[in-house]
Amino acid sequence: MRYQLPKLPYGFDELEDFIDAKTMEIHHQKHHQSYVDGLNQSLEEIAGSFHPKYITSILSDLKSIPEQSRKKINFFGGGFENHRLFWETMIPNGGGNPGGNLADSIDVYFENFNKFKNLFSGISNSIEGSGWCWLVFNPTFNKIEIISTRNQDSPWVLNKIPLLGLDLWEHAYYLKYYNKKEDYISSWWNVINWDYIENRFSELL
Ligand code: MN3
Repeated sequence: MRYQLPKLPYGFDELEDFIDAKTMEIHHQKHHQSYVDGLNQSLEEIAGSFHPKYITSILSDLKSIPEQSRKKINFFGGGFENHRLFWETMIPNGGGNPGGNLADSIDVYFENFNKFKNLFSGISNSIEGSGWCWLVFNPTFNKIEIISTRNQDSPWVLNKIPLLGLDLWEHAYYLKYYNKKEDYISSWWNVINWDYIENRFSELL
């Protein structure tokens, strides 16, 4: 299969006040596109344009990829899938609190939503260089966790299923927030699509 740039579920300017239109446009049209192109090119190099598995299955089993291509597939495949999820987990007029099973699980593992939010924000802010902060489901221990990854490393590589991810590359916020990463992080909570994330979580249970 050839991967294509996923459509944004909203307009570039619809997250304005929290994420500016220009950042959204460049992030989606240029950065995400470059991961799509890099992924297609890397897959072509190893098996023509056809690969029978979806990228999350490939990332979960990187050893099945010829060694010389592993790093590239990890980077571009992670970049492709991380951003695909990132767009889906945001929505205009989002924010608030999660409900349902996810809210219950957050209470179990983080005591309450505010503690979860503070912990997630703190870890996000402490990432040095480029990376992501994640809420993941760990199927081995059947629990949710917060983790961070470097560059475009995906939780799938660690056999963890990402529910929510925050892009902490400078390209995600620099035009509006400059060096104020903390302000970007606190704004982002206002555009989270908790219904989408809750559904994603409930399907795993
Ligand atoms: Mn990005």
